[in-house]
Amino acid sequence: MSTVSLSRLDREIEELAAISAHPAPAVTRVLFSAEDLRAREWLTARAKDAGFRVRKDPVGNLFVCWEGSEPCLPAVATGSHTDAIPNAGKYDGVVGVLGGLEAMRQLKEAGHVPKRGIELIMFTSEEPTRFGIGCLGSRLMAGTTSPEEAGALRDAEGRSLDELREAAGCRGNLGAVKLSTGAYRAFVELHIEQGPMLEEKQIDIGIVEKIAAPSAFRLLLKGAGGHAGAVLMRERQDAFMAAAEIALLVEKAALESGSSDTVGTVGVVEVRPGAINSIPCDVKLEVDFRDTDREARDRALARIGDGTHALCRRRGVKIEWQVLNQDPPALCDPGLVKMVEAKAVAAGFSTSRMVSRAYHDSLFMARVCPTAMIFIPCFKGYSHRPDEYSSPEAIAKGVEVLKECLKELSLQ
Ligand code: HGY
Ligand code: MN
Ligand code: MN
Ligand code: MN
Repeated sequence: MSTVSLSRLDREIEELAAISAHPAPAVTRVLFSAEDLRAREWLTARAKDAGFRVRKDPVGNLFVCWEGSEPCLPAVATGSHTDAIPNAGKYDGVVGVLGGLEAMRQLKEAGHVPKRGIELIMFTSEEPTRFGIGCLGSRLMAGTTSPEEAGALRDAEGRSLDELREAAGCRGNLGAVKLSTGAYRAFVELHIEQGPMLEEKQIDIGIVEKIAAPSAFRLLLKGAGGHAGAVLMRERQDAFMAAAEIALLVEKAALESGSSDTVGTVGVVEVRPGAINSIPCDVKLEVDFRDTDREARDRALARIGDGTHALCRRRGVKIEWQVLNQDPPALCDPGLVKMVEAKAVAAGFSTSRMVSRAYHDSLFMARVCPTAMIFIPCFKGYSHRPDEYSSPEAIAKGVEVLKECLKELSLQ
């Protein structure tokens, strides 16, 4: 990879990182926030500077298009996301978007003439921060989420997707987001591993064979509340103590699932009224629960469900269980996996096949076209933290492999 483009890409990662709701080194860019909109404008300008056409769909998925000599052929796509959860880093998703743009620019600058088009997709809302569900853009593209379900979503302030997307200039019927089968020849996503394996084993390129099955649910617990001094312990219906017991049950179910890939996280806890001398009467918990094995995950979820309802009965706490998502895992296309591996070996890079424990838009693109993921190492596997880091050299290797895959696929 030429040093010019390496520094260009590095500079752009820094420029995009500066578009954040929180000061460096943190990056926060929540769906349809001012920062998200500025990032979209910035990316559109970079793509147009490179001579590509840009379009967006009604939910704000952004498409950077390079038309092929045979435009009737389904394009080959790459892409990822630029939205970022609060207090995140500068590489999650961004490496796949800016690395994909860099791969396209390098092909163009080298005089490549694609037969089928090449498209870079910046997916709307890969992160669940705004509406509690991740991959909203790719779910709608894959038809996993219906326009009606998406239209019913509300954020913490009660704002709807329609209200926010229109304010962002994304108009049109959400039904138009859904891709027809065969819309793309292939989809290849470049992403940091968000785990420690590649760095620990000093491997340049991870080739993802399977993407874990994510699930998320929200629990609304209602207790009796009351005076912290006057209500005796045996008379309490304390919503927070029920929540605390549930959180430990989530951990226990993950640890005892029989699968080392089962992970459970209680990432959101809200307690009301939130006064030191008032027994919590309303608690909201949001739980993220995953495994690469769907059956192991769902067995553990059933255990959490049974245990939760039993302890809430015992404690006299009412519970409302809202499933946010419960998705199957995705398998990457074996032919594309072999291609990624062959390109990496041809470039002299070390490789390892692996699973992705994080979910990605690839999880849903795999439902509409052959899909593969290219992983690169990141510092100690850190991600969703300000000290997330991947070196320019590691990124360059990922871009090199992606570029060669896009080149070959665009000539098929
Ligand atoms: O949570 C995830 O796996 C992704 O990074 N949104
Ligand atoms: Mn993420
Ligand atoms: Mn990501
Ligand atoms: Mn992801």
